[in-house]
Amino acid sequence: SATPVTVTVTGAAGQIGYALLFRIASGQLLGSDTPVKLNLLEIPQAVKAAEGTAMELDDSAFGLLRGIDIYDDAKAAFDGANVALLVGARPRTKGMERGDLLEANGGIFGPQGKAINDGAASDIRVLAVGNPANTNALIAQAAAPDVPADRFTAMTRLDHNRALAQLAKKLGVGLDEITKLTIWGNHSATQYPDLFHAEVGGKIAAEQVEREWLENDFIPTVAKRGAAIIEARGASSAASAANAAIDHVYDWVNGTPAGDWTSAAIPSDGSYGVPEGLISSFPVTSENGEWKIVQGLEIDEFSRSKIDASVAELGEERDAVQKLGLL
Ligand code: NAX
Repeated sequence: SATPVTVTVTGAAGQIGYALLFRIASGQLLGSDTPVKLNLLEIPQAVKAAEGTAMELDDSAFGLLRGIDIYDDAKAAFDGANVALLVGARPRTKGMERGDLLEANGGIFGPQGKAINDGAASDIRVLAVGNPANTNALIAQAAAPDVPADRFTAMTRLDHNRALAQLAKKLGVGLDEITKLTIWGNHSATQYPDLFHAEVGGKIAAEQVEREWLENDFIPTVAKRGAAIIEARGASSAASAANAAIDHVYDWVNGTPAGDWTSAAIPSDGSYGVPEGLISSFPVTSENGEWKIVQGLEIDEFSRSKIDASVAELGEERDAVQKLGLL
């Protein structure tokens, strides 16, 4: 019936890709009424593995899946794309400096941004998952001057979900009792999970936990959860990362519930002292297919210093990629 929505997934043969594609095809990304067409982008060496995943997608007989194409060329992969999930990235390897890492990712996200600029559908929505996610989103955005800047976002929803889970466990409450939690800043160890505006059963979360737990347990546990997963599982977060990507895009397209907000890294308009243009995580609502930063929250001294530290790191990453000529 409806025309399918084209979803391009990069790094499709990786572990997040494997956890993500089946959920997209089953209708969880966009809703159970929306047929999807999948474009998978991989590097040439991984195309065969992506073909294997496509075989399994076929074998799942998803009613909403209207086709799968596999590419090793960004131009072709983003042609007509409505949603782009930028998952494939260059990981930091031993001895690699930050500059090397940013440069290697510039070589991936720059050309992908250009391909999005030149060929994606006019309603294109981009989510960068591959790390460093915020700055990779910025690089892709800079290469796509014809696409509205606010279509480029980065994922902090996994951090948000991790924070929800930690808080629910601490207070012995259901997740549905927690609202208005925020991750601020960079998707990195400097991120700031904020309980001073979060509510549990309608009361401020920070007032229901010990300050000691909030500062020395909750914040570091959320910020270092990725490393803890690697330590336990022997591999980095995959299914939970895929789940967060699904949550981010679903809410972007379908809206957030009234009386609540979520976290997403979106281009700053200068709100809360975050320099304009940085792709930083904020408390956000989604309405009519657009993210909006929740306004008017009072930020105390403790939160201010945490937000500033993470935003400063984002500024350093931006300066570094600017120096490399990637912006
Ligand atoms: P994998 O190494 O399993 O998969 C990455 C895939 O990307 C590989 O198949 C590789 O061939 C492909 N790839 C590399 N360069 C590419 C290019 N130029 N075009 C298309 N594909 C390309 O990693 P995985 O565990 O799936 O993680 C993917 C990315 O997500 C990593 O950068 C990782 O750091 C990041 N993460 C981000 C998270 C977040 O919350 N924002 C959390 C989870 C995850 O750590």
